[in-house]
Amino acid sequence: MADTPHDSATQGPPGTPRWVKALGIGIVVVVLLVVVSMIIVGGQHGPGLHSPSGSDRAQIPSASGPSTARGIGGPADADESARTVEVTTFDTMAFEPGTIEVSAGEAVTFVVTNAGQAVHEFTLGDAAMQQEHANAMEHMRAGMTHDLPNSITLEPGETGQLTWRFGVAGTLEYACHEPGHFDGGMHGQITVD
Ligand SMILES: [Cu+2]
Repeated sequence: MADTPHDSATQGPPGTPRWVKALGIGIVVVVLLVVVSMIIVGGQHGPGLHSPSGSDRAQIPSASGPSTARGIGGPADADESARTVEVTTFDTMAFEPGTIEVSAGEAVTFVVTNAGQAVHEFTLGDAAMQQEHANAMEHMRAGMTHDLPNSITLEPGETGQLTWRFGVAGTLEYACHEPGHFDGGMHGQITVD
């Protein structure tokens, strides 16, 4: 009879039940996870998060310089030139004359007459400048005038002039960049000796 409470007492202390041990291990694991995660979150504010984004922006391609810095000369006043060359533009996509010879350092006044029924232009420069001008013309409406130091645009029957002092020896071009005209053959050659 007296055994019963005694038995129950001896059944209690035989050691910590398994679920208590499991709970304890679980708590330890959870605490460790929390601590580790706090360390990780805290570490993200350190240097590891700073990406080198600043250096990515240093690679902007630099624009090319002015075309006139290539030794081809530049615009000059008409009274600086001792020589005049008359040029005529035709609707056959031709300049007359088709070739012109000048001397290095010489200032020449080109008097250009448009003998056609269409708008034509006289643009002087090296091959790269002609390409630049062609690109610029693609962004303009046909027939739109544009006054550049190396270019004149002429209405039908109009005469205009352009004075240029040539630079070093080489080969330059004069061309018309009205739509389709250059590709139609409307360009001539200037030999600078
Ligand atoms: Cu033309």
